[in-house]
Amino acid sequence: MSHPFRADFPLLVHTDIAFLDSAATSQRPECVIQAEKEYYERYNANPLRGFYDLAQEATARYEGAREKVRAFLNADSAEEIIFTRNTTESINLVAWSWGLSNLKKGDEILITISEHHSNILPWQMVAQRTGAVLRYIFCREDGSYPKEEVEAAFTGKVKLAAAALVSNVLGQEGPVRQMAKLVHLNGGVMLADAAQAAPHMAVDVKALGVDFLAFSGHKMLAPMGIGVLWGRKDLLDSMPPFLRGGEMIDSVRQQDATFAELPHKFEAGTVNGAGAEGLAAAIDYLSRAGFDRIGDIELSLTRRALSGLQAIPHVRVLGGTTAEEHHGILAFLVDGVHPHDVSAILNEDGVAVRAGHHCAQPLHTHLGARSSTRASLYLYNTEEEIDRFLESVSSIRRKMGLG
Ligand code: 7TS
Repeated sequence: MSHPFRADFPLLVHTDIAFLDSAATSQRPECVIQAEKEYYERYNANPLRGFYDLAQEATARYEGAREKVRAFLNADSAEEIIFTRNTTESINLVAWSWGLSNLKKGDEILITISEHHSNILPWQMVAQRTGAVLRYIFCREDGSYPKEEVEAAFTGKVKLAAAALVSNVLGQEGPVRQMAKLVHLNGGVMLADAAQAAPHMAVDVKALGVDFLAFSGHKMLAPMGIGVLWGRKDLLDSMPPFLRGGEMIDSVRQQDATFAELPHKFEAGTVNGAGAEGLAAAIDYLSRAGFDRIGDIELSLTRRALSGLQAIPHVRVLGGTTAEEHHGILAFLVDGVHPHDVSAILNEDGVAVRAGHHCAQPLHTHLGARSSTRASLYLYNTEEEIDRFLESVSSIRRKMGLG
């Protein structure tokens, strides 16, 4: 049977690499590459600045992309959609702006041990500068967060809670909805890191009950350099700007300034118009593909890969034992072989995976592993690629002289 999506991805058509590193960055379909190119060929001017027709067109397209993101997230208003470079910048915006102006000594920041460094380091900074305490909820060996343990970790002092919807190492879902409810009891706020969720499932900010949500375009078929922060309007309105400069002002005097309304208050400097155009095209592509269909393909490939890995002696998959718990992400260890050697051997066999701590060092330490090798799937992968991956993994110990 022909693959429903693969032919849309030029890089995959032109190489025979088995690309199993989509959690790091996805490949792009032709329509996204074209959208970015077309922006420069037909609409390019500095958005939000000129009054001539071309600049108006660039502005309209940029704001059209914002509206598309609003609908994608089921947000109330396009003013709540802030374009950033990526998830990292979105979380930093909340930390520097909301965190530094709302947290103080005696408050607590609560995150999970599964977080990517992008959702740890900004909170370390806030804790260091405000005197708030950064605390963690620890997962079980399988990566899960039992409800009672999440509840037990909440004290009345938690004012900011943050967690990934999907872990970039274990693929497990984080306890985002529950944390949001608990932090709201304290009058605090909840940030969801949707970097590994937005590419694979419908993300509805209202259903999640969170206050801020961050994701990156480049993991969901869009260009690099465009990301999103969604925030509740009342919170964003109350927050000071993060970066200051052009296009985020109302008026400027020699010694002070007043700032533009949302969302422009948080978009200082020339924006990424072409990136926004590409992100809009990626959202259209994902909508046409449908998250149900994407989920079915990913689950079936994950089942094949997980059961294959579980059958190879001396291989240990980190996290849950069922494919449903992994969301297409499989981090594993091969006894006696360093993950860098694992990935080098896979590379020789034409398989691209990531080796290291995947920017989640505290999680690896918690699980008793220094690092791991990670295969991560997306809608364009094939059974043949999974089989090539499994065959290569099963040859590793022999190739390393370990029998
Ligand atoms: N949060 C999560 C859960 C992530 O997986 C990543 C990137 C980020 C935040 C940061 O995203 P960025 O676009 O700002 O870099 N994760 C990975 C990864 O797993 N391998 O490379 C990047």
